[in-house]
Amino acid sequence: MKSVKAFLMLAIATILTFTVSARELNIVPQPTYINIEETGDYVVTAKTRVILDVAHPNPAYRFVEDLSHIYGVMKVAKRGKGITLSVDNSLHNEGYTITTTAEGIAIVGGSEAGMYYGLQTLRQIIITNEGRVPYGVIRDEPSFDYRGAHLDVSRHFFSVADVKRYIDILAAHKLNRLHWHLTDDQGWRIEIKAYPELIDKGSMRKETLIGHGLEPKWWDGEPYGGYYTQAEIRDIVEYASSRYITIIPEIEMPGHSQAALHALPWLGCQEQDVEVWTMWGVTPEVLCAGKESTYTFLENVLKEVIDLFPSELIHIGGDECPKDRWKECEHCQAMMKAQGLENEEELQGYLVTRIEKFLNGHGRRIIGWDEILEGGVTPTATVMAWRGAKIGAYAAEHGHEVVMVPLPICYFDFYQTESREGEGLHIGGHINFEKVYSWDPFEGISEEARKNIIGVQCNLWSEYLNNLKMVEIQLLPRLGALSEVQWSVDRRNEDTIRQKMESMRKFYDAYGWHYAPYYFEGRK
Ligand code: TNX
Repeated sequence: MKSVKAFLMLAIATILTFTVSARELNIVPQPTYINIEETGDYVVTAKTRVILDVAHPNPAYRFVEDLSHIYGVMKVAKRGKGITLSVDNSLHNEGYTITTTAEGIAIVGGSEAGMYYGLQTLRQIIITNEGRVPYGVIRDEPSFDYRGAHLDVSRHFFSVADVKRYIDILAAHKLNRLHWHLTDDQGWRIEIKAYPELIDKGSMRKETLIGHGLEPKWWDGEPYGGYYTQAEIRDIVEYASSRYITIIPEIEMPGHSQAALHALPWLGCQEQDVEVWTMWGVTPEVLCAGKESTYTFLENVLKEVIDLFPSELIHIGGDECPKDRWKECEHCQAMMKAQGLENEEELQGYLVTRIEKFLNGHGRRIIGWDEILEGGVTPTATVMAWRGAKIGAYAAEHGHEVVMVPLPICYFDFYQTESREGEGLHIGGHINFEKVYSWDPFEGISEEARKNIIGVQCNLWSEYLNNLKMVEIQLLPRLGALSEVQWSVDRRNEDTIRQKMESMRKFYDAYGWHYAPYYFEGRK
């Protein structure tokens, strides 16, 4: 008798597990809490109304727009039944709840952004589950405040439409920062009214290196360039902000500045004529850190930058600055003497801290590549740790806010498979979905310093990516893995992620976003 009962219980449990798992929701990144009922769906169709919270209309309009070409045009209404929206400030600022019953779907956000993220989750369910939203409750909030992706538009240029499409992809993964790498040796891409030469001369290179540049080197012989006007920049900033994404502009200094040096030779130590660089790597041509005119230039540029970008953080680069020119420069040597600086590393520190003070005086804070730690920058500077998690740990232990972007995990310009077969030409390395997914961004960081890790970001350097399709293939599906680190670090689950990504793939297909096939083919 006992065993019959046990058998029955097991059978019932199996059926129940089966029904529940058949109704599992596949959402990337993973929400904090999901409790769905065993039966019953609210079906969203083109006739479903989205009921406005009149004080916060933007998320509703974005949602309708994002579904319109897939689902038909839903209507936004001021009252009635359907998908209702509201704000409850007691929730986490970016958090939300979704409650679904036979009456409709109620989304409550901790703010307008939270409401927007609730609608992102709902959009995934609608698209991947044929509009059927199971009765039940979802509660959600992010793990990290800073959830970023970077885009290098200097090595190759991406149009306004491309950047907007990139932003759409980030928003669907609940990212909230775009780190826009606007200047480098190979092209200056942002219009600065005080120095028209920057785009007149600095946005064009005469040709581009072919391949990895092993000897003998070959160039394509094609002039290449592009830039954004200030009006275009404002448009993109506004586009991002209405998707709750802050754009952090990066103006590289004092290295990675050869395009500016071509436009304005007096920025260099010897005022030598240099070309907008046609190769990749690290050039010895850098801004002179000894002349006052360099500081005036940087401040004038940054004045326009802060006028265009509301972001509190402004990225000032700071990476990979060879000191050869400074060692031979009378201005740099005189500046070192006058400031009591021991060596050229300290001169770089002087430049960075001087710019930091300038930006602080304008109500902004700097973020820079981790080399900024070498010159004694103050703890108010945020550090972007790229040369390894150890440097990130060091910065966090020393009171800096840190964004983790370690090279072996976050460089999405790297190859995605071991064999590299069919991948085309990339810079090198090997980062697959699994490496990103299983990464612990807190490894080696004391309990106390963990609070300083404000977020995580992937970097998309574009030396080998000359169109957006290639960028998308480098970004997806690895961004799926990264978004789980950013939004749901403690909720990751190796057992369910593959099934969730299969569902996410349907979502990518619905939007025509390109993605790499390797993860789905089981290639590592
Ligand atoms: C290093 S990461 C760079 C970039 C290159 C990239 C290629 C960093 C701060 N600097 O200039 O594009 O490697 O992966």
